[in-house]
Amino acid sequence: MHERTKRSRGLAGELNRALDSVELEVHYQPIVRLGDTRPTAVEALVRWMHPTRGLLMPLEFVPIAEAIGLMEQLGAWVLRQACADMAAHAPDLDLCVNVSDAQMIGPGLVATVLDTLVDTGFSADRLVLEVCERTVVPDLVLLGRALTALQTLGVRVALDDFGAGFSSLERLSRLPLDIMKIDACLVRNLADDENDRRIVHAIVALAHSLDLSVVGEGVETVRQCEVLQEVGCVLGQGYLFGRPAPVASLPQWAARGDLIRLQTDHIDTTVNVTDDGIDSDYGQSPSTGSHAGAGIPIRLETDRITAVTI
Ligand SMILES: [Ca+2]
Repeated sequence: MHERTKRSRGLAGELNRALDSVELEVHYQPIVRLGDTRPTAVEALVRWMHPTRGLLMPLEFVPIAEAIGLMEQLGAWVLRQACADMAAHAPDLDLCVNVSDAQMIGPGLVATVLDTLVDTGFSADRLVLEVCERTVVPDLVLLGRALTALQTLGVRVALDDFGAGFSSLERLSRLPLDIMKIDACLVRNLADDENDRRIVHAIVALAHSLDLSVVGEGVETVRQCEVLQEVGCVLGQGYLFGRPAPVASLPQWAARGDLIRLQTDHIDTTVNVTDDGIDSDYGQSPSTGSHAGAGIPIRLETDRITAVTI
């Protein structure tokens, strides 16, 4: 049997146990205002601290969870854990949580979200649910109704990874959205590729014309950060501002008065975030570089900050 297949089968048997134990963890990656790098939100990203195999990334176990029908359970666990963590450590930051297709299709999502908010005390208007652009939910009317039901709770909805899939304009037109997240694949070459710059400029303008906030994903260099601001993008997420980190990182990001330093001395710009074990629904791979060093503080222009609604 192929080694990978054997490994997957072994993990499938263990995933049920992991959901009932303390092996799963939620890590948090900051989303910042590009102008001054102040965090306004974090995205919750699940990790599996396997007792013998070490840290497992979502790409290794989310497909297994999908295959054995555990995605609703896994998604609900991440949502509850993240809301509880945020209520305890960072109630003034927004929280972005990925929602899988299985959760969207399932009948219990609204009730799950409502119960979680009530039980954890996390504010609904701080919660953003991210729906992947590549979601396979075929019925946009049905999907739109589900999203509207979530919004009636006070929760906002983000279209995740825009530009990585078919980028259907019908989805933008038909779905009730609050936020658009531009996929890292469009941000990666922003500094060097004039076509990508023009495309991102047009996407940002389109999003703003639809009253959507825009987040640039996968920001790894200062130049990418600058170009995003030049084309009107206000918010960003990526290794330049912070890698996904355990719950202990939340108080630091919640202290809005303390600017995150741009850690330019350990940014590995060769990391390809789409080829490095990334599951765009459920998070990014861990650091491959050293976290040592104090970093070089960089002051960026702040006069481009406009409305920040995330
Ligand atoms: Ca996401």
